[in-house]
Amino acid sequence: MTESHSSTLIGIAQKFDITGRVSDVQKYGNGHINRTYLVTTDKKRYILQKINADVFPNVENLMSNIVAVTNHLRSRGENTLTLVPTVDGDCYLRDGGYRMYEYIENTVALQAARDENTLTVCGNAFGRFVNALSDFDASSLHETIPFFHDTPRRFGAFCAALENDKSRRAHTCAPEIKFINSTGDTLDKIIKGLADGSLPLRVTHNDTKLNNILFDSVTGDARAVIDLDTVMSGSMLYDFGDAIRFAANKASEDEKDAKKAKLDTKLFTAYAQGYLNAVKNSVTDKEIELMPYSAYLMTLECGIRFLTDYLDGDVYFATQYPEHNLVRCRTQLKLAHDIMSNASTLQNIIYSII
Ligand code: ADP
Ligand code: GN1
Ligand code: MG
Repeated sequence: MTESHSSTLIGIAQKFDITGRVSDVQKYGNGHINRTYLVTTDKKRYILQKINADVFPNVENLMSNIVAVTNHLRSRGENTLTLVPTVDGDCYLRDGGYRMYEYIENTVALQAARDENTLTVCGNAFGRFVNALSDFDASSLHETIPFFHDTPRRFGAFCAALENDKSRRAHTCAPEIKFINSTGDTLDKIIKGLADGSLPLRVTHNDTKLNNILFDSVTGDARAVIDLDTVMSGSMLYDFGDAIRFAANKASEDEKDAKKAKLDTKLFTAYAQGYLNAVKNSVTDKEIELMPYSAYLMTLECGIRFLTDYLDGDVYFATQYPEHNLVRCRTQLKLAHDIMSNASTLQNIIYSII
């Protein structure tokens, strides 16, 4: 970070109602969407985020969701993010679109599972999250990203990106395009289930990556579910499937050797145990039946989104090098294929837990 950028950020941090004098601002975390900074004062630490206005065009609505959701979670006795208001008493800084949270001390965001217990704790935390929001008035929530997990629509956006081939990259990803094109009729089970009422609509997190949980550095307990930008009405299967996609993969999302991407059935089992233990009183038979499918679908959807962004010229996800989105797409397609090949084993695991 340049000196002038750093002093601009210090100036921005001081527009919030913080304790102490800012001594340092550093880039922080591994999120793909917002720009996150750690702000240190002589008294406390804070998280400052520049909200990605391309991804979230209505920041006002987004922030009103976060205020309502964090208040609700707190009223249900759950630990959650604490927003720091601006010195003018607003919940975010309109000039530039920044918000601030108290830094949750003595916690760690994991980029990969440490062991099976990590996943049981993570599954339990996301399960408790959906429970705590079960009596939240969903109609008061704004849709921050419309059709976020509408996988057939994501496929449609991919087809359009391919047709436009804006960055002249389609010739570099023929096998991935072929694979995605072969999956077109496998994408609609959840969206159809929600539409015909056979799957319940709930308030869900929708971005259940392992690094969206803060774990206590000493005890390993879950201290908070974070990254609340996509809390919207949805299916709990989105949360289950997306968590498996990221945390129960033997390889990381950006592993360059896609062959290494493979479902770790022990980690799958551990996550499912934690999740089902939390939601056992409300989960329905159809949700249980579709849990392995949801892991396939959310993984494939993410692969489709990465390839769409690659074709569009890397306009959505933060990337570190030109093929980054293609590399990510490959791990997701390999993992989706692996999950589908093991569907009956995974089904047996789920039924043995329930
Ligand atoms: P993105 O939407 O870009 O993923 P996140 O809100 O998930 O942004 O934040 C990125 C990272 O910043 C998290 O993975 C975590 O490491 C860290 N983080 C965010 N909020 C806090 C907080 N309140 N306390 C401690 N760390 C945090
Ligand atoms: C983004 O914000 P982050 O890094 O937690 C994305 C998710 C993707 C994920 C892939 C708002 O999550 O949907 O699954 O990257 N978030 C948004 O790593 O698009
Ligand atoms: Mg995040």
